[in-house]
Amino acid sequence: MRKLLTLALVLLILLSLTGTMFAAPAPIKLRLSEVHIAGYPTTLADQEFARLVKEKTNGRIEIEVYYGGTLYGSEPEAIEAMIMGELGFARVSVSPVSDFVPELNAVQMPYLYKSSEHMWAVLNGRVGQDMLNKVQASGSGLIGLCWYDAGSRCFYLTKSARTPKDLAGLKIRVQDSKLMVRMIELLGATPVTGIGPNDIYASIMSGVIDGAENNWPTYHTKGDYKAAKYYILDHHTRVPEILLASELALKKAGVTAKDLEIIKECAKATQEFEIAEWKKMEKNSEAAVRADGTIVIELTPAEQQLYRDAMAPLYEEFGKPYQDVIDAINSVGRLF
Ligand code: BDP
Repeated sequence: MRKLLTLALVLLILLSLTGTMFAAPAPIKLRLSEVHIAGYPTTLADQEFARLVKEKTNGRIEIEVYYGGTLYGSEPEAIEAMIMGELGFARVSVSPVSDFVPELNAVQMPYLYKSSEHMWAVLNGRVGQDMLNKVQASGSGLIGLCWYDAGSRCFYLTKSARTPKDLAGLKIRVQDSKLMVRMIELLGATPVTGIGPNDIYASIMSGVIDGAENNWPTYHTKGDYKAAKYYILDHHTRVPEILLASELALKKAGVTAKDLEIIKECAKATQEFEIAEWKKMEKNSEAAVRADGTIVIELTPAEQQLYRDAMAPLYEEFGKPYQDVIDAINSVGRLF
């Protein structure tokens, strides 16, 4: 009897030992920060990215998407957290990244692209791939995974305006980017930074700013259209979105070079998905804010030209070191 019991015990111990030896290791868990709400094109793309990564790594890598700015309401803070290795991924606008990787200024200059098609021919071509490689080679600790669409940005204000003259002295919130700050100065307005996209509405309501600039979906989903009713169709920039990874956070979590290749492929595979979602949302948001009584100000070509002229020095001040890239973008533009 005793012998039997000892045998059973030994068997049990052996079984539990082999169990732990062969059990699948716990998955690598990494977080992704997103400022937009559920259902926004980039949020949907982040979630699709996470789903694909889990599938393609057979569940070894799990990415948890925190949307709505719940993890980082400020994109510069999310970028810094990635540099420190505290955050795995973030989907951000190119603008705040450009102060860490100045080469990115070349793809966010005002009036650079003729259309969304032109921008995508650039981003999906050699320039786009070179830029992603440059992010990784910049020594910033950031890895550029893919691009997403964010349409074009226009000014929105609490008062009516048509030309740069009308903007004189107004306090306008811009993203945390030296180029964007200078763009506002060149218009004769006062740039205000340090305000995350979720705090613009309150800043307009309290009079800290007179307006901001963004695309239809952000203007709509953040509720800013309720605070600043004038939307001026000057379309000054097309700033791409970028999905970033942190070199350090991935390394600390045990992501291998081979895994990183899978992660990059998964990210790329979500671009078309985001673009399709973007097209739908851009239309829906425009319709929704127009229906709500937003005053949409259409500009004549001559009025648009005044914005182009005012912003032209940015090419001299910020574009010069990347003239080859800007030339390449312009030559792609000849096809459009
Ligand atoms: C939106 C971008 C978002 C930026 C926001 C902003 O999608 O990433 O944070 O603009 O202006 O269009 O801060």
